[in-house]
Amino acid sequence: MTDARPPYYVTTAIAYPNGVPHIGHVYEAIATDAVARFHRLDGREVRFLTGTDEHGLKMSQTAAREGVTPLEWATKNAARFKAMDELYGVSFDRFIRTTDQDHYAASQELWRRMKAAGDVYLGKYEGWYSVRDEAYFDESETVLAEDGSRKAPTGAPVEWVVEESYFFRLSAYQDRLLKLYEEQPGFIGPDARRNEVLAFVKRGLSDLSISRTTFDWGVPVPDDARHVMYVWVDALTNYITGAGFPADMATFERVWPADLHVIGKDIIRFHTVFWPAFLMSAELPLPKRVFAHGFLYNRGEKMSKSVGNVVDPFALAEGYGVDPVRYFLLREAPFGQDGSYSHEAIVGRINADLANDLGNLAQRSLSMVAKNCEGRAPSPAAFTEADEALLASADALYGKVSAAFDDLALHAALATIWTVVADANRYFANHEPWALRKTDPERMATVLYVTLEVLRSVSILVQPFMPTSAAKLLDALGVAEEARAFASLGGRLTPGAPLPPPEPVFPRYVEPEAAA
Ligand code: ME8
Repeated sequence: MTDARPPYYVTTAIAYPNGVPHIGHVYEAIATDAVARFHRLDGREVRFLTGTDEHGLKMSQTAAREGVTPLEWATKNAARFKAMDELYGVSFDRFIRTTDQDHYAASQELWRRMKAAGDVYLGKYEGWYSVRDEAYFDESETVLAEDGSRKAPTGAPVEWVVEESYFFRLSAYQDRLLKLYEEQPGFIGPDARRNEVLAFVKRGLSDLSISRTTFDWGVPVPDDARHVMYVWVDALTNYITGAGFPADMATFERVWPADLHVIGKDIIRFHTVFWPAFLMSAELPLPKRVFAHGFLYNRGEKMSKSVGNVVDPFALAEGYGVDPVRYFLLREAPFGQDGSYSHEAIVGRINADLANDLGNLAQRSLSMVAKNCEGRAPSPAAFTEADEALLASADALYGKVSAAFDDLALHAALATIWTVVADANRYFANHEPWALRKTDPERMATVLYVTLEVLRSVSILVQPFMPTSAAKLLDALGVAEEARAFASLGGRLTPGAPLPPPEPVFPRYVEPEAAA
């Protein structure tokens, strides 16, 4: 089926590679990946952009401390971010680095357009600057510490800086931004964030300093090489570079505007105030939606030694497995709110939701089929009311999961799927197919068929979250590769189809001490 719709274009924030990735980075990457996979399975062409944000003072300072060039430092760490994405099955189409050549061209073209619009002028900047946040703060936002030093709202030290700087006339965009938030209420999500931004913009906007002369690790300002662009100007531009701007305008016009920018709550202002203002100035279309997820916090519970430093995404995958981590992170906290993680919480989810609820159901039903139905999908007799009810609840899942994805309620999508897993477990326990084996083999076959059919729907819908495990389940159910998209949800398992011998997909987590 051809889809005339333009591609669904989704992005993550691009991470600072001044260190190695942490749990927040993997959280954002897999959440965005789930969205990308959902739309692909839904028959949509998808473009998924992620990458690294490599310029700025902080990067050059860290590189100097490490005794390497900023590019060497960025290259080394960017490779870790990319490796993390690959390990976690993050299905990006492009991993953009802001040091990529086409990105320089895009940033400079955006600048030229903003300048041509009369929105860029040369002035002097004086203010409280935080190197750590790469941001200036209003005096009213800073706090005077007891020792007389001044701190940014983030707690980072700030210093008074005076420099010649280009400015962007952000003050001129207040009304247009307010109009945008009103006319496009979905532009900022979740709603609580929208209200925050609205209040901020209503208080009035100052012009924004958008160039630096005190260091040179950045994109040169067109026609004035003494200046490099303020890192956020070039960082935000990555989203249009990745869509082909300006080198391939045919692609750009097809792909842009982005359907969704997924970011963390700390960078909402950059994405919902500065970014749309830059685009308005350059006369480019605005993204459809910016959604801010919450932060993940370690609640301080003791972590398993074998897992080591569990904030390290590589150690997490090693300790618990990629798909269980993906499941845990997307199931545990409502997407858009803060969440916490701990060894106990992860193990709880693995053993309850994955091993017990879904894993056992699959393993028990498939083993019975292997033993009693000659390793073929059973042939059902007439369905009872109970069979029909369970099949109907599985059939209703797609609509509910789809609605949850529309709201980016990823946790709710999983919760909904698991209500059907629970229904299926109850059904399996109540109908006791193992007891029917002798008394009523035909009925046994029907109960097993219904169970497998529900597992088929569940496995198809779980693919965006746990692609590898879902694929194993679908292999075990004998579902062909080409019958795994959402369009196939309307079908049914083919009776008599040969099934491979079942392999457990979701092992229980056993503490290494206990296993030894
Ligand atoms: O902000 N929990 O880069 P970054 C959840 N380069 N998310 C977290 C988190 C946590 N504990 N810590 C960080 C930047 N994040 C800029 C972005 S976009 C044009 C430029 C999220 O490496 C954070 O909110 O500090 C952001 O969305 C992403 O990780 C990268 O953060």
